[in-house]
Amino acid sequence: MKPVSKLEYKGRVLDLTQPVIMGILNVTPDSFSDGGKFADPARALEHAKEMVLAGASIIDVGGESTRPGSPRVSEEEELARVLPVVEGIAGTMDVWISVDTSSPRVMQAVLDAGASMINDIRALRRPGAMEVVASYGCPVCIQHMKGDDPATMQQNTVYEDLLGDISEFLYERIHVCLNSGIRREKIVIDPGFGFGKNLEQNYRLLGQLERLRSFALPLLVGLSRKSMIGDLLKADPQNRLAGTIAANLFAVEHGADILRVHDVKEMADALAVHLYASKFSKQKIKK
Ligand code: YH5
Repeated sequence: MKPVSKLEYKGRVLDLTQPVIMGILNVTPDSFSDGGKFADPARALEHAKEMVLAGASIIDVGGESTRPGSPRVSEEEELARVLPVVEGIAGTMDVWISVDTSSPRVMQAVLDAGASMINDIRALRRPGAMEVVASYGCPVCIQHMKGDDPATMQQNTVYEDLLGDISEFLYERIHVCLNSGIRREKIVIDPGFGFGKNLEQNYRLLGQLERLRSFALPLLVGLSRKSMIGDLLKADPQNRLAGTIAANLFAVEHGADILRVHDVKEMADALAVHLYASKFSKQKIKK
């Protein structure tokens, strides 16, 4: 099968022949690692602009906290957080807007407001989500999570075969997508670092990331400031940048196409150096 190396939606093209950066824009009052700094729409827009100038090709807007124990937000609340920010970005910036949501209602509203992609940590498992994405024909990122609830996903991290189980899950979700009328060219996959995986499993997954290249679909990784970095380094979320960059460059070397990060400027600089050196390397990986 021909590898998918670009995404397209409504005449907008995202070239993936080289890895790109997705900047995280949390619009939750209680985010893990940036403390809800961007819950106010005006500040969120400022931050989005900053990330675009720093080299983000995609802005990922999220209004639902996935922190274990954080209160579940209603669809109304999530929409009220996310929609003004999506409208603001769409009206002022030339950038891909992705929205981190599992709610079909939120998906529909943000796509009407100018979003170009849906990023669903639950891989379109909520009733109605698959249908919304299929009817809009937009790109979608489907992510692996063990179980279906971030609140309980760390309670059972037993796998028969880590990479095999993750691949099997993604394979099944891809097929449900295809059978629902979502085109293969619109699907991005993500193994879901930290989603129902312990420290060793997260590093095993990173070490064997290359196995996911056999799907021949764009591969997104979310490693930024995660516990797998903090626990290894014994560092709180504000002190995980060097570890985050190392993990992401390792991922790029093993097939990642989209890097979901908080610190766009630092990641973009590291990536530029990595990619330039790679041009001169004989062991360049074939795409
Ligand atoms: C992801 O991997 N992750 S939200 C805990 C942290 C830091 C960051 C303890 N949405 C992903 O970013 N979407 C999230 O420190 C995602 N892939 C995709 N596609 C969790 C998060 C985080 C959690």
